[in-house]
Amino acid sequence: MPATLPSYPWPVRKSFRKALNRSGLIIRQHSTEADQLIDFASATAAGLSSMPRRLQCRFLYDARGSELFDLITRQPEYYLTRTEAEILATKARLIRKICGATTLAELGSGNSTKTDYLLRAWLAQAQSVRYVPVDVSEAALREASRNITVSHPATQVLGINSDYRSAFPLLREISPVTVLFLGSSIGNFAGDEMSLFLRDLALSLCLDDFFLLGIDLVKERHTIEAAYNDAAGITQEFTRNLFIRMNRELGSSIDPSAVQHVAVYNEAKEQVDICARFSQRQAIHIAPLGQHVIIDEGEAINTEISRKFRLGTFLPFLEGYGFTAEEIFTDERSWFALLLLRRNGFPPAVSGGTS
Ligand code: AVJ
Repeated sequence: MPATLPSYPWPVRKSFRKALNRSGLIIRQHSTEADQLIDFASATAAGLSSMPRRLQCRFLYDARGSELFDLITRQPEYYLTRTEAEILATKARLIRKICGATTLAELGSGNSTKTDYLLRAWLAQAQSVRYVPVDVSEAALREASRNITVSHPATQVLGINSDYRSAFPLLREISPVTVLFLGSSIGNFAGDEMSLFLRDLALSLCLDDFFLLGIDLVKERHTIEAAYNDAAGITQEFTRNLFIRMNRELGSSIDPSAVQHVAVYNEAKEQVDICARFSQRQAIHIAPLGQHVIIDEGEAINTEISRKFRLGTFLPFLEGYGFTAEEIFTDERSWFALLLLRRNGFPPAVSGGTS
């Protein structure tokens, strides 16, 4: 990840400003398809040769991966989405009252179903609302935009097809804004990625902008592990799909049936470690780079981490980045929390960096 955010030249900002007045538009920020392929190939080569081996979870979300994740959220064991939706259903109006008539921007919007509660609350107070979903999957973005335009015609949708951080420099153009980052997606970030994300977000928002953050809370092991090992095997398919994507895009020649999904809760780290374990020795080819990596029988490649949080430590941590909690919403069992944060301070200065 580059240390500094991309800065957009004036013509890009100007065209974005123009686009703000139109609806149903999708802005593509990524470079060419060839660049995306090189990005996937080089990140894969680097991750497979590091120890322990790992792959970046952002590559899980191709069109099929986004579809599978959507199915995961409907499995009976996957309590996260259901619990968060329940909180949103009861608190959306209060959230709108605190945030006022801000633009809603959503990071990793997926299919935007939970956003429905918020759009409803926003539209109950004003004629229209501007909604800016950001997602790496163009298919998911298109579907979400279509669904929202149909169910809430008064919503002005401006989709941004890019990763989160690439969209950050455009946030100041839509301030006052409420940034939504739901579903505990923040749990995917390791420590350094989390710091970088929070610092860049804080610096990209204006003072008094809002940040609505969903986090999964620490709880009993069996509840967590069941959520990542659903009986229908959808999560297993989700992990396997990454290797199917590698076969298709990188010519990897992996036998998908040799990929076993393993998700274990690490109590010391308070995170789920998700791995692909290979039941046989396997050469993984990365054709665009003319490389291959040998994986031994029984070896595991980390595909994701999913961190669980404690309010007692996470809230002070967020304070350190300039985010103060206006409200904390949780469910009856305290399984999940929605934090309504306001940017009212500054992140720490980066020491020894070049930016
Ligand atoms: C999208 C990161 C919130 O960690 O619960 C679910 C991803 N992976 N099952 C999570 C996921 C396997 C999910 N997040």
